[in-house]
Amino acid sequence: MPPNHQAAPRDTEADLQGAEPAAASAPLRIGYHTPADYAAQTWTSPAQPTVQPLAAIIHGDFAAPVRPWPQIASHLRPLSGAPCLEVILAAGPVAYGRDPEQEFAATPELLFAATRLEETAELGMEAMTELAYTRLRRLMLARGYPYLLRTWNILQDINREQDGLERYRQFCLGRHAGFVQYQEDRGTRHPAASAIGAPSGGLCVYALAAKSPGLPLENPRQVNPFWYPAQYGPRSPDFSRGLVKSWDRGRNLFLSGTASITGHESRHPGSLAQQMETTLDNLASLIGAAERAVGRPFPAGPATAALKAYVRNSEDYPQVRASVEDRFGPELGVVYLQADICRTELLCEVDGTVFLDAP
Ligand code: 3EB
Repeated sequence: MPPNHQAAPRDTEADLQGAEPAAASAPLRIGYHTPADYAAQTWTSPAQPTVQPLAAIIHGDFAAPVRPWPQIASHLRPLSGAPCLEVILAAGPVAYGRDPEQEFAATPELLFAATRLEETAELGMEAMTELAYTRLRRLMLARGYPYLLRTWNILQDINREQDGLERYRQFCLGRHAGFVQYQEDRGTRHPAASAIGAPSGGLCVYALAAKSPGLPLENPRQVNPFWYPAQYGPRSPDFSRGLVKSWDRGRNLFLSGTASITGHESRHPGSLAQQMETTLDNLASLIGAAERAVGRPFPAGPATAALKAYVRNSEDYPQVRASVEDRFGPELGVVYLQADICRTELLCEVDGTVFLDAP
C-alpha cells in the first residue's frame, strides 16, 4: 500500500465518548442573514443568554461593522447577487481572541479558529498549508481542544497547475504534513472538510475543534478520501465524509463537501443534471450512515440544517438551485456560491451542517 493509505477510523462512538468526561453542552447552529439583519441584531436572546456568535463568515462584498467575534471573508460570491452573512452560534460563554497568527473564539466545549496566509516567493501553496495546519494545531493544544471536528479550506486558484503540480494537490501534501502531527496527538480521526477555490484571498483555513472527540463517518457509496489511489495526487486528502458530534443537549452532523463522486471516481462529466443527482444521493447516503452510526435521526429541515452549494459556472445556478430545492424543499437554508471545485470536471459541490436539540 502507498504510504498515504492510513488505517480506517474504527472507534465506536462509545469508545470515543469515554475518552473525555462530558460537560453540559449543546449543538452549534448556523444561520444565513442579510447585511441589514446582521448589522441590526444583537445576537443575544433573553431566553438563551449564553448563546452567542462563535464567528461570522462573510460571503460577497460587505464591510462588516466592528464585532468582537472573528469575521472571515470567504472571497466567494453569492449567486443571488446579495452578500450573505453566515453566523455560527454556540452555547457560551464565548471568549474571543486573536494573535498575529489567527483569530479565534472559544466556549467551554468548542474552539473556532481562522487563519489566512498570502503566498510569497519563499512560501508556496504546500508550505503555506503546512504552516496553517501547524498554527491551528498549536492553538488547539495550547487551549485544550485537541479534537479537530471540521475544517473549511478556501484556496485561491485551486485548479491552477504550478511548478508541475495542481495547487489543490500541493495543498493535500501540506495538509498531510501538518495533519500527521494530529495523529500523534489523538490517533487517526479525520475531520469533515471542504476544499474549494476562490479568485482571491490566498489560503484561508477555518476550523472547529473540541475538547471531546466526534465520530467520523464513512459513506457506503464512496471510498474514504484518505484511501484514494495515487492518480488523484501524491498525497490522498485527509478528511472524512462527515462527522457526528454528540452533545449533552443535542448533536451536530458535519457534512463534508459532497460532489459527483462514487467509489473514488468522478461521475457524469459534462452533465450537470446527473452530477446533481449523484451529489444529492451521496448526501442522503451520508445522512443515512450518520443515523445508523448513532441510532438517531438527522432530519435536514429549515430549523435543523444549513447547506452551502458551490457552483463552478454561474450560469448553472438556476438548475443547481432547482435540484437542491427539489430534494430538500424551498424552505431549507442554502447559500449558493460561485466557487471552483477540487476536480476540474466537477460542476457542483454541496456541504452543510445539521443541528438538533433532541437527545
Ligand atoms: C472529493 O470528494 C471532492 O480535500 O478537504 C471535497 C471535500 C473534496 C473536501 C478536501 C475535497 C476535500 O474528493 C473534493
